[in-house]
Amino acid sequence: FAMETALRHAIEREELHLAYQPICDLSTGKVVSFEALARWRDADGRDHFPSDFIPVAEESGLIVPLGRWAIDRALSQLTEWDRRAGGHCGIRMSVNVSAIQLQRDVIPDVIEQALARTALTGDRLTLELTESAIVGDPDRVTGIMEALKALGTMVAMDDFGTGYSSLAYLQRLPIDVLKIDRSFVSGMLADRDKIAIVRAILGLAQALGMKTTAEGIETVELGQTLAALGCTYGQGYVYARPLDPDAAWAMIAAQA
Ligand code: G
Ligand code: G
Ligand code: NA
Ligand code: MN
Repeated sequence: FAMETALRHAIEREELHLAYQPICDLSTGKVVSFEALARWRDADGRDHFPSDFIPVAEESGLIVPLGRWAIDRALSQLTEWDRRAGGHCGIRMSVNVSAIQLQRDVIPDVIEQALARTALTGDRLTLELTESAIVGDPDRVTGIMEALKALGTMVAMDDFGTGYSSLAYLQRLPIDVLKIDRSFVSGMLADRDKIAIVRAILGLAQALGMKTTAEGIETVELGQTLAALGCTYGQGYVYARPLDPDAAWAMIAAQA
């Protein structure tokens, strides 16, 4: 329970912060969104990564306050960038929502309230859900996604290809973007099987009218290949690592 107690305090004392990684339009190279990624520097100055503390947050139920905090913080940051830009800063914000958070919280209400607090419109926000979020209770998730759609908020299916969702869900749910998991993308130039999988996902998304984001792009050549294959967006270290707010703002300002 040591980590759970520490994490509870971290949320109360605001020891958490967000890092922002750009998502670029592969045809123009412009940043279209930032993905907000939770970080935790504890009282001893040690950094913890979400792969360690998100599972603890999920098991303990702390994912609900943590997730609400992430949505609020990310949207506040976006309003700060709008303020600096003297209006619409031209980008959106992507926030991760875990399956358990989606089950336990009333996400459309949480989003609506967060938007009201920041006076942002729902189309500035994308929620990244994993396949595990939809396999549990597809009827409930359909309702949630339709409520989000009514707010103008986009839904991206994160880590696509690694989970257990069926093609029937993809057809039925109002998903806007498929995020192709890094495990298929990185190294695909030297692996015919990976290229075949990526091509199949791109074809599927296109047929269903969805956009695509390739994760884990680490070389210029890989980004160019994915653009040529028709992938919409790209994310990865070749564009930028997760950044602090000032470094992210510098990218926004540079393309204005
Ligand atoms: O930033 P990093 O690569 O360590 O992120 C690891 C994983 O943690 C990613 O899959 C990301 O989706 C997830 N993650 C990061 N921040 C959050 C968050 O605020 N909420 C949830 N539910 N998951 C997050
Ligand atoms: O599961 P999710 O896709 O949300 O995970 C995002 C995580 O992937 C972040 O922790 C981020 O640090 C990591 N990441 C982002 N871009 C790259 C990349 O180009 N290469 C690698 N190895 N990791 C990346
Ligand atoms: Na994500
Ligand atoms: Mn992902």
